[in-house]
Amino acid sequence: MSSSLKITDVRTIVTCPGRNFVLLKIVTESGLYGVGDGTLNGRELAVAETLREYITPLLIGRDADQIEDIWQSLFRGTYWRGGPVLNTALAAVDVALWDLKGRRAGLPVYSLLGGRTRTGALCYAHAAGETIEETTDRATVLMERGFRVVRVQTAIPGTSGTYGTAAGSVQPEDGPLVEQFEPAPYLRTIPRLFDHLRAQLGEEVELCHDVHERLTPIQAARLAKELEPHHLFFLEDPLRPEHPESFRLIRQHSTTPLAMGELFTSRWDCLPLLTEQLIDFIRCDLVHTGGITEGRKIAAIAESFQVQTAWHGPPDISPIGHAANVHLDLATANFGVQEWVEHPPEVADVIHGGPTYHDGYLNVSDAPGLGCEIDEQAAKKYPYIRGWLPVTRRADGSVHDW
Ligand code: KDG
Ligand code: MG
Repeated sequence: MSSSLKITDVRTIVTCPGRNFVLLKIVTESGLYGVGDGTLNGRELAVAETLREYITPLLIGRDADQIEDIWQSLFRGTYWRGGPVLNTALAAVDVALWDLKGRRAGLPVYSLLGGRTRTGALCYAHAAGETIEETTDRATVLMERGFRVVRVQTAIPGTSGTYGTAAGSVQPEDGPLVEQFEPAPYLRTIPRLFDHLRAQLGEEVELCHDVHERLTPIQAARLAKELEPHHLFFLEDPLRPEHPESFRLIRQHSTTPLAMGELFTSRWDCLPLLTEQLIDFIRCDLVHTGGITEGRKIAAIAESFQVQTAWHGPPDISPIGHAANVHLDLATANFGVQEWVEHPPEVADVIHGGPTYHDGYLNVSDAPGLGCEIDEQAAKKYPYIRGWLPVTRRADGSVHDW
């Protein structure tokens, strides 16, 4: 191993510039370094402790060039493997090592992954409202900004804190917000939302909707069937992740394109949906699925089954995670679309760089690596604040999927 590649320092940085982020910096003997993202919304410190206590000692002294071997040794070699906490920690290491390799080579990561297959990554943003009209107005604003694809969510009358609407994204410090969900009003409202959107916005704009795993298979089949005339770009996460075979039922009833994956943490979670062509878009979160190394393998399997990628891109991963998404998007033949959310302005104090938006597409610079830097001094100005994801209950008080 060249001494320049011997890992001598691994720093886990927990910071809250408007949102909590867990960031990683891997440094080699020569001072060459790479940065990664290990943010797991609401479980940030579990990942930070895993990185500090269990992963850092295994990295010190290793050859930073050996991304695949380090990945295998942290996943299989440590016996306990998988799940969101361990695979988010693994992703932080993996993304930092790809960044480091790019800096060493003087090449952007997309170039190391095979080079550009496209000039930019088609992206979508979120339009959400308390009413169908408000959602439509917000979608119009996004279209005026150049977005060709828009995700639409609306509050459901008679329930509270619907997923994806403005109030639903609050993360209080003192305990989870309790939201309420009932399938009947939801299943009545969403087709009305799309009737209105198509009447107001026309046929050309591509529309997505996120069910957030809240329906049973037959309910999801009904929704997908009723939305068919509106030609969605995709219907996202209709079902819980535990029983992928349930997607067969939706497929039997509808040609509405389906997307799934943000709760998956490995390629094996994705396999049944890909090999049976039960979905059209695989949308794992690279930051929760072992990073770029695992993401490119998932993309390669998906390519064989004509499934496209749509990596999860929420505000709760940092610009470093978003940069990893876009580098992989640019190099992936079967890329479909990239979810994109703008961060609060303080984030740019701590993380410089990241993807840029122009006229419906995302791009990254040609800077070596991912094109991101962490300002560790600035990160200290924003200490961690515990935040909770909401909890959802039915009208009778029983727990439901958020
Ligand atoms: O932490 C959970 C969020 O990342 C998730 O709720 C966002 O569903 C989401 C999406 O599609 O961005
Ligand atoms: Mg989602």
